[in-house]
Amino acid sequence: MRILLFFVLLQNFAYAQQITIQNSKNRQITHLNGDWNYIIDPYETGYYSFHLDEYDKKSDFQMGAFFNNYHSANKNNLIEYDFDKSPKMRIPNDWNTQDEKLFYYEGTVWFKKSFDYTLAKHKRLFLNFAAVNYQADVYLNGKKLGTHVGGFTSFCFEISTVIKEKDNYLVVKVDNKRLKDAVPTTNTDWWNYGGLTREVSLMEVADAFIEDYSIQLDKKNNTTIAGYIKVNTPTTGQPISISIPALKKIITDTLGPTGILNFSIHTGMGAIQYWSPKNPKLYEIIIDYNGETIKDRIGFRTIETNAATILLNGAPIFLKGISIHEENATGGRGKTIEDAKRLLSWAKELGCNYVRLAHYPHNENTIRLADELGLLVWEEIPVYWTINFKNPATYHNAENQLNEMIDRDKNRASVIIWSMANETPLSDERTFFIKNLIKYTKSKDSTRLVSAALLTQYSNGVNSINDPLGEDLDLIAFNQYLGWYGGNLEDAETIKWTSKYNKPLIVSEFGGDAKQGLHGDKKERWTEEYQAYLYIQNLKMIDKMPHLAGLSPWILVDFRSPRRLLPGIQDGYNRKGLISNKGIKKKAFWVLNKYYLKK
Ligand code: GCB
Repeated sequence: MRILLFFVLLQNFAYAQQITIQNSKNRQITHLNGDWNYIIDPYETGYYSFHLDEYDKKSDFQMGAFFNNYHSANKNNLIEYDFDKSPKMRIPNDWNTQDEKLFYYEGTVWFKKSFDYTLAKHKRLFLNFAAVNYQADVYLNGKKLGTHVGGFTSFCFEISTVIKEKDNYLVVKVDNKRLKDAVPTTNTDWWNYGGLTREVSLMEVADAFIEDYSIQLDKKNNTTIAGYIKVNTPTTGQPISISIPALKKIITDTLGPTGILNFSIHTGMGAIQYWSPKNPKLYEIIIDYNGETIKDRIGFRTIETNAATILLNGAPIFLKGISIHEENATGGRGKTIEDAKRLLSWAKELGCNYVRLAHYPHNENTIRLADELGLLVWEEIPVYWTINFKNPATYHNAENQLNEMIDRDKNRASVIIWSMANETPLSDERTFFIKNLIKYTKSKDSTRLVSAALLTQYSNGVNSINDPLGEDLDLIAFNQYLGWYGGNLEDAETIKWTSKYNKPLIVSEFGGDAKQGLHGDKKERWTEEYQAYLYIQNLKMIDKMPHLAGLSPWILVDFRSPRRLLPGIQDGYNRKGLISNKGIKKKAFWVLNKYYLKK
């Protein structure tokens, strides 16, 4: 144990330089979206100097390497690449659906973007990536800025001293190779979309600037809004203010040497309209510091549990949900606000008040839209199936992704659940690993519920939920596939369920595949009728479960998965969607819709 902790601390150190800048979308931003040159490099030739014959990361700055500035390279040397003549790809985007050669590709692609930028005096500049799958090594003007690991969270590097007025040469090596010790591991059930999958931007800030803030309803007093504002490189005594115009509140203070302002805003009884799916009220928040004004839209609500009930703003709520993968209309990684609207509007049409965003942090667009639409959100990190629970570096990687997810979305009222994992087989190492993640999450954010999608145990005709993680989780969630991976749909009403924990229970997955347009008997697999019948029977069973507090069937839309090989039916898609990948609703959509309308 001690050795594990030692490694964790050591690793933490290696990751510590990066910061998360809160609300990066609403700052002074210059997008670097658009055309980027790219070179596909399965042999990692970009790391070689042509006169080095050994892979050696220390040779990063040797002549001939892709990340060197071509224009300044010694023209007498042999150079066997040319970024300027290489093809271009629109960024943000996954590479798999942009170039046929890259559809199944897993490995390294180098990206290059040239740009000019004039940085005003006394200003600082950050280069921000909203997500790169999976590992990014970033170079600007021949200097390595750093490395980021994890495909679904944002990160940035300060480039104030590296930026030039003209002809900046930005190179990003992106590698999406699946690795046994990574998070996720080699085995998943979704497409491993590689590339600069979310926006890339430059963010200009003042020399001292607002780095982070948390603004929420006080857990213990629902007429008080409380939190902190953290300034990067503060000047002691400088004024800072936070205001909520609709509540006619403003707090003005001066900063101490820590650069952190803790505040409480007291409102009168009945002054705050609490955020909820029925009334997703968001308040404009304005923070002023050192000549900068930051605006955000934040909702105020409480979320807690009482025995087996979930309470939103003190009142019981049943989570009518659906699971969602982040894919767009043509089968690539979703990235635009339109992609987010397409998915969340379908969830609303289905009658949902809740979405499970599986199995990794989705785009910030999606979470912000959920805030606007009044959809409660489950967010998850890709601790999925059989990641290497024994490796301290894997733990650290998972914790880092968790940290970045919470940092980005901690001000979103829609997010009520942080999920630690999905379907992780029982073992001591796994339980230790996930219990540590839970502890970490609670120390970072005590205002939300913590859960994980568990597996169930079956013996003597009874399904039970007795996973030891249940002791530490606020919500017990589990996946089960009656009528698809096992069990008989006819038995649905007689199957017994027990839970060891007097806590709310969520069925985080159930479902079965149907090829949209394929019709037949309700007992014929792959037909829409079979899927509809599976929903009818599963819903009957679920309704009888003790402590039931919600569900998020699998899944809203068919999604690409390399594991799904059945010709003519799956063709590379998991067909458990209630909607086909072409956007056509299947019969089961209406079964669930009817159930939610009645609930
Ligand atoms: C599961 C997984 C999900 C899969 C699904 C399936 O239990 O959590 O990622 O896609 O089953 O379709 O098998």
